[in-house]
Amino acid sequence: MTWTDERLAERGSHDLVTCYRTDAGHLTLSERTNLSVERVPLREALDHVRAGAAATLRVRARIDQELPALVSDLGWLAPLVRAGLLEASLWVSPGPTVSRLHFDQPHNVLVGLRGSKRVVLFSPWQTPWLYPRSPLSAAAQFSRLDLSRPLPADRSWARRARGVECTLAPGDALFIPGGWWHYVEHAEPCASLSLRWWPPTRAPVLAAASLYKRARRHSR
Ligand SMILES: O=C(O)CCC(=O)C(=O)O
Repeated sequence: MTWTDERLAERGSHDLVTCYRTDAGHLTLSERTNLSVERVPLREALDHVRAGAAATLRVRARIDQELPALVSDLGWLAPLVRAGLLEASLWVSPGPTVSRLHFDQPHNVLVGLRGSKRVVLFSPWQTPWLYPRSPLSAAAQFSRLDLSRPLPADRSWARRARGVECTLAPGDALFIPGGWWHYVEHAEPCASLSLRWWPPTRAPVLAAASLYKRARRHSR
């Protein structure tokens, strides 16, 4: 699979893809609305990402929903994606970029396509030291820690957290179990593929989370 910018643009140039707004490389986060999202044609988004440090968007495109022409490039995974058993997303980011410390409920295999990323993982047992937000916050999966900066005095408990660190290079695949905290940073432009799936044991969490999100949306 060779997803150069040219091939991506050729196969899905006018498709609208989800992009996260960034501020100095950090995803813009709000307690009330979670991440700040907009949908931009793929070609425009890729041109924007080439602006490097000046870029204010990063692409997180759902391949099955937003770039269907690319599904067949996934080979033996394609039928699983088409059947909705696997969620495939393409991430394209300028450098330098930071993905704040957060966890997701599904399991995830993150595959490096271009550029290298530093990834730090913490198991759910480390949660007490990671300054989690209220479970009722729209940004509940994000920690209140900013690992890209020196720890301020009022976050000193974080020194007790024990994590695992690695570098994800092109061709590497990293398994991030559901519920594990992860922080990602890279100095250079990067592209990666995330493949997520819901283990059956987490289905009740998924149902509760989507009901809660729907209720919140209606109450606004
Ligand atoms: O690659 C990144 O910067 C973020 C990936 C990530 O957080 C995820 O796949 O959940």
